[in-house]
Amino acid sequence: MEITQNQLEAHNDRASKAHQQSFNFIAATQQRVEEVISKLISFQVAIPSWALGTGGTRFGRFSGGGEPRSLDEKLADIGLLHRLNQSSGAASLHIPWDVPQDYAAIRQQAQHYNLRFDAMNSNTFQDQPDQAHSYKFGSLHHADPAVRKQAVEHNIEVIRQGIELGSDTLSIWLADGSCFPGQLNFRKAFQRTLESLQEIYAALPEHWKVFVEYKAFEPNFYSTTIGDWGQSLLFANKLGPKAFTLVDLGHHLPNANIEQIVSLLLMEEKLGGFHFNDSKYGDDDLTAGSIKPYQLFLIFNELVEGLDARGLDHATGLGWMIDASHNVKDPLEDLLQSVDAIMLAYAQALLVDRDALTAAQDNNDVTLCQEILQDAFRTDLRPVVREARLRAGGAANPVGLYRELQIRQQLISERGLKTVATGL
Ligand code: LRH
Ligand code: MN
Ligand code: MN
Repeated sequence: MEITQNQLEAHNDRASKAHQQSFNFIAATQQRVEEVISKLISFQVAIPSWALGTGGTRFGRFSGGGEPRSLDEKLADIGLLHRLNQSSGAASLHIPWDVPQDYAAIRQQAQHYNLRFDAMNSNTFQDQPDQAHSYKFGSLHHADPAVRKQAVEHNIEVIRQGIELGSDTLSIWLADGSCFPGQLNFRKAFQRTLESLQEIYAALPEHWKVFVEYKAFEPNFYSTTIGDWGQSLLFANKLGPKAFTLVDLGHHLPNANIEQIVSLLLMEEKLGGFHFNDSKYGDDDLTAGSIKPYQLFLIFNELVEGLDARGLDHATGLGWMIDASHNVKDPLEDLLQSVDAIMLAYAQALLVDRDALTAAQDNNDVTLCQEILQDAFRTDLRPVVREARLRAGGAANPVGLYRELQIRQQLISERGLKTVATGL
């Protein structure tokens, strides 16, 4: 199923009058609208292949139907998202949930949808049917060198597949940790992980990067071997210049100041990328911006400030990815909402009057600092995000058009009602 140009234009024509009115107002009242639009157009957020199917919890899973059953269908779904919003021009694969086989055909398909391959994710947190050793007690930190070797080789295989697809990043998240005090020698677990990571690092091609993702808890509930940004940063520093920390917004202890973490990692030139999502309690993997939109804005505020301070291009300076999964929403609608929330937070951060904020900070004018930030956050920039999307060739209202065209119903008739997408 593909959206035709006529369908897109008819939808945009219907939205045009209302859009022009709201856009003209904001364009007349804000000076930097054109600059914001051009930055928004270049900014792309990678879609994780595992978020395209309905997620589940350990209590159950309710299939939404029409879910992608193969990598081909996953790319087709990301193609649909990108067609609608023109901001989802990349796919992030998870191996072996995704099974790339005919690389030339996959690359061609991605090209057809105008997609690139972003970070490749390895998986040593589940046992696969054919594997010799179990990851029950960890992978890269395991006490048994044979288990570590198997996990290292898997990561090297993921790099190899990524090279075939034109990716340039390996993203590693480990479930390694312990469930009870005394189970693990922390120092030895760290050192074994470092040695394993060093072997993987040595297999990275020249222009490649490795992202080390941290997470405070789950599936282990007493300790996690890469549990926070400090531990990840230690690994990244010890590994070398191709290693970076990856921040997944759901992986912190409650109330962590993520924007401060982001600012310092960026300062240290060790912030590699993001997994955007939102959470109320833990690693909830909810739609970005659905619970704490102000936090998302504050994170983007630090990103814009830090990227500009280092002279980095916003679109290419870091790896931007979503990591979400949903059990009650249509996953494609959910992803459209996440991308939209990310674009809005980015636009708001671009609008912050940075010179005025710096002056207010230097004068310790706390009230004014807050006024400046909240003024940007409370400005309705939805018409600007919409204008950027329209100029890039997307839909005025991506979720609206998705529903008008009954895309889910069409996917169900193509793929069936009882589908199980590979993934969590
Ligand atoms: C772990 C995680 C990690 C995995 C993904 C499926 O919670 O965030 O990024 O690869 O979920
Ligand atoms: Mn993640
Ligand atoms: Mn997670």
